[in-house]
Amino acid sequence: MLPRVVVLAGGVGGSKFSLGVRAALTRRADAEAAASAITIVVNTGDDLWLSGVRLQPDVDSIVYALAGVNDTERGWGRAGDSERVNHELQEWGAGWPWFTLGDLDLGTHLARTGWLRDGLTPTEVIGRMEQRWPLGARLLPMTDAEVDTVVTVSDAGAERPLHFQEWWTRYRASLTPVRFENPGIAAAAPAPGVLDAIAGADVVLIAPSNPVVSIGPILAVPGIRDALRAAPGTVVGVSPIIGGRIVRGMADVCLAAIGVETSSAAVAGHYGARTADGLLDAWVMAEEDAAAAGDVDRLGIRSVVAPLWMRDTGASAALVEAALGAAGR
Ligand code: FO1
Repeated sequence: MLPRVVVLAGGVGGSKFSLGVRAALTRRADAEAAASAITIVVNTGDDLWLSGVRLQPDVDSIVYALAGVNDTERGWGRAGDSERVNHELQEWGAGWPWFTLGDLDLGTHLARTGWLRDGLTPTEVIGRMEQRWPLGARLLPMTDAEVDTVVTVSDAGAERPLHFQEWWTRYRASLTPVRFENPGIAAAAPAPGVLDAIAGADVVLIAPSNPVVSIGPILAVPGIRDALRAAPGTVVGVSPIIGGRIVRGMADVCLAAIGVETSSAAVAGHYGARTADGLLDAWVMAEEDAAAAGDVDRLGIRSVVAPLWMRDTGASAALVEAALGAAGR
């Protein structure tokens, strides 16, 4: 019997992990059964309006990865894309000079923006995308509301707010973040199907995405944290830290901003044990961090040591099997 799996995921790490979930379950059953057993709830805090189109970077990272059309070098955008329109936008002084919109990628943003203007919700837009590229999993945004992440940075002593994407792509997270917020998220609702998926899950997997700017916004959508704490299934987190270091991106800068040490055990403590007002029943950590397994157990979170490097889909699937094993599935 296939376990019903819900994944909470961000962009790049979330994409590799989602490929692993699909691969692991299609080893156990046919693709159709696996597809109906997997729900991926994706972060939309990275989203932005640019040059008149709506971008949903983490949604697109997972869609492109599951469709097999993603640029695996850059970790975002379409494989083999070109930048003819982007060059024109730069010549017009439109958009952000530091932010590249590929031609094929723009096709996605134009289609999405048109559908949104026709009245479709972001959830329905993903449904339309799946008509072209069946993803082998159900993909849901965390919410249909616009709740872009705003990073307040301290720059030469003054605090100023930046859209997450400017902080990350223009400044490469070099400006010290003071706090991360998602304006409007208190009034947002989980996208249709999110709470039911969590309530019906045998296992909830928290992907090894950035705990602050990728998983954080998902947990900040009213109702999601409570649904996870009440979930009848097992909640298993996967460490985004290997050997005391982040795998990529700027999670260490983000963790420092919220006072969490960049270590596997500290991130487990940040998510917390379900038996102590937190979320986790188990925590999958790298062999390189196995010395801290006792610390995790003492938090009330069952530690599981497994290889965490997602070098290819086979490695990602093995990691997912370890996480499912932690849930007895
Ligand atoms: N990341 C960059 O570092 N530079 C870019 O120019 C850039 C453009 C871009 C366009 C569409 C898209 O969906 C993602 C894009 N990203 C870019 C990645 C984006 O910043 C992601 O949100 C982060 O990688 C975090 O997931």
